[in-house]
Amino acid sequence: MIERLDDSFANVDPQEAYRAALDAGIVVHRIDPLNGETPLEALRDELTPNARFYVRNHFGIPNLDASSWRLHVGGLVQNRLELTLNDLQNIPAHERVATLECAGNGRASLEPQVAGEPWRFGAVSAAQWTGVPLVEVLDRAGIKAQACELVFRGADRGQLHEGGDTIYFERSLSVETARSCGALLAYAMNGEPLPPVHGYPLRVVVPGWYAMASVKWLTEIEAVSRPFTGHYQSDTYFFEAERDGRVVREPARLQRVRSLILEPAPRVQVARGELVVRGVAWSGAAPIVSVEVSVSGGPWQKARCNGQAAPGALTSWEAIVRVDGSGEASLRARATDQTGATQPETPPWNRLGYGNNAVHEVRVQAS
Ligand SMILES: Nc1nc2c(c(=O)[nH]1)N[C@H]1C(S)=C(S)[C@@H](COP(=O)(O)O)O[C@H]1N2
Ligand SMILES: [Mo]
Repeated sequence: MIERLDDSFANVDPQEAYRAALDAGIVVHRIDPLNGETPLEALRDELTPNARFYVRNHFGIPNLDASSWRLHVGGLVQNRLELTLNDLQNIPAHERVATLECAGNGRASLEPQVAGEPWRFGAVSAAQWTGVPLVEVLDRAGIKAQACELVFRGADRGQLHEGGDTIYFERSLSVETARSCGALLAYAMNGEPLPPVHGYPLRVVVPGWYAMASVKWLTEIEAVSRPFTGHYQSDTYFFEAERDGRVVREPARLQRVRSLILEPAPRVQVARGELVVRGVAWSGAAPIVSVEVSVSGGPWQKARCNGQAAPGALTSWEAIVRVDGSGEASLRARATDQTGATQPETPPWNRLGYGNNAVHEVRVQAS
């Protein structure tokens, strides 16, 4: 591990961050560390406003000073790098839209219930990110052939239990994935500097992946010769299943295909007859090819998808359906991506509660 030069920063005041999140309409699950979801109506736009972008933190929010902050690139490299924000901003900038989704999004609807942040459906948001392609920095450093993974280390740290060791939020990617996944070292989000809560001054953005890969407050990239086994790599973020009496683990990687109904909102009164249903869909694996809507268990009807959505963005869709009869009606939406993957009817249960991409249902009252 590279020696830490400056660990002396303070954290953002948790109460202040909490109040700002509340004011913006974030549905807060936990104040410190701050965790909260996007109000679903904020997903109607292709890009989620920064103040309403969901927040997932494991520790306090580092209040980093860009003038003393550095990105260290080391380990199995030809040239160790120590880059300032200015150095990074002097490299030609790239922009791309990417949707971030927490692997635990939808956990709250798993039965039986599982431990972990009780995300409903709003642990997902999309932004346009500006920064330097990760490959550009890897090429400057010259990753040695013996390196198998790159470890991305954030400045945020703390103990898992009282009196335990201090650990950092760290995740790895294989060198191959890091080169091919289109990752950005992002310093801007929707045209503004990253807000402190989203990783100021620099974060990785790994498009299409569940967002634990998109390490915030990035301070180090280390090329290592063995698979990384840090806490957030080995003890969490995998799908656990039992096969032939054996427990098998599959790391969470690409976001599963999913759609959400944004309109009408749950439990609202709607008039019988024609009803406009709107929502968004996304998949980390491939573009969305169709979204279908079903009313009260009836046949699946094709929605109209916005084919213009930027790659990586939320695809908005709209369907005009009929709601006949009065009383409760159920609206369900299901997306399919270009790989043919679609959404299961029932939530795919796993011990840590990841990847719940079950068909989304909204119940309304027709009269
Ligand atoms: N340094 C650091 N990076 C992090 C995390 C963290 O706690 N610390 N949380 C991860 C997880 S689990 C998610 S879902 C996303 C959330 O990003 P956001 O808060 O910008 O929405 O950041 C990821 N990167
Ligand atoms: Mo997450």
